[in-house]
Amino acid sequence: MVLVAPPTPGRLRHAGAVTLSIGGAESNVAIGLSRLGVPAGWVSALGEDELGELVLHRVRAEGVDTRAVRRVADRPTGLYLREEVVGALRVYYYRSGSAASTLAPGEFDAAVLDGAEYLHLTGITGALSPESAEFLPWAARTAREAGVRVSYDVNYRSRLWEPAAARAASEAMLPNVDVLLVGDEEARALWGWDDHACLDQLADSGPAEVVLKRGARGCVAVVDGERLTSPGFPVRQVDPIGAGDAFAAGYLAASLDGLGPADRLRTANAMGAFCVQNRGDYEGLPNRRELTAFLNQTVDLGR
Ligand code: KDG
Repeated sequence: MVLVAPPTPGRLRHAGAVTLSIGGAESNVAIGLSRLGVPAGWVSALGEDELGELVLHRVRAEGVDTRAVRRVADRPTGLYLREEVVGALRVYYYRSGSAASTLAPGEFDAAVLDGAEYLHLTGITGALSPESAEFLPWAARTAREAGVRVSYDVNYRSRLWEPAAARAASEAMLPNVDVLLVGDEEARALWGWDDHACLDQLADSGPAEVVLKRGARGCVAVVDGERLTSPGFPVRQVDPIGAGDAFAAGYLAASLDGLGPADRLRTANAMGAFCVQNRGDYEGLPNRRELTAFLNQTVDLGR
């Protein structure tokens, strides 16, 4: 999607200027991976409009493979606006009937997954339209049949759908998910359990790796039956949006590096910490050198 935001806090109605950027959980993850040198592709649909060009240019500029992005002549590219009023962030979506809401089973050829280790999906897609709700389980099954592991981030967005619908859609995905990522707040909104009950229940539903993201507090996880806790990194938060996607990119990159569960979680927390220190959904994500320096707590004099 295109993201429209004023450069300073305040009500949108009084904004004298806005900036155009992009957002979108899946493209954020792809960009996060690409910045770390992990080859990543993005499957989506964009309008044949100027906003579609903007999204395509920015995602491509990050080195993400966009060959599987479909352009749709009669649908607009999705849009979202954000404002910060008395310290609280609010987003407004303009994505009903968007090009991305036409994602449906059969969207991509299994050949798109050739050489892939993971297909990363998020629950947001399921909220866009009935056909995009069907896309998610189809995509997960297609990946599994091709021997590709599936990671799934619940990513509940209360402005798009009701908790009961989001919960049912997520639960239907679980048998075909290898890595499940869920935020503590959304877990409580959907399942109402405490963190530990939530982890156990979700881990019993299929995924071998279940990670509960707890923001600045880090994360807890059950990985192949082992329970782990990983603390967050103390940083000054400027903008929380995109942190979960950064976390997902870190977790997947570390898995692909062959790191063990504790290091995967630590890397994921570090990526989240990078993200929240900058404005924008993905702009602050690090390259490999920056991430390594942060993980090693090496001081970079910057000049
Ligand atoms: O996780 C960050 C995303 O929420 C943001 O980039 C936009 O995909 C988005 C959404 O639907 O909120």
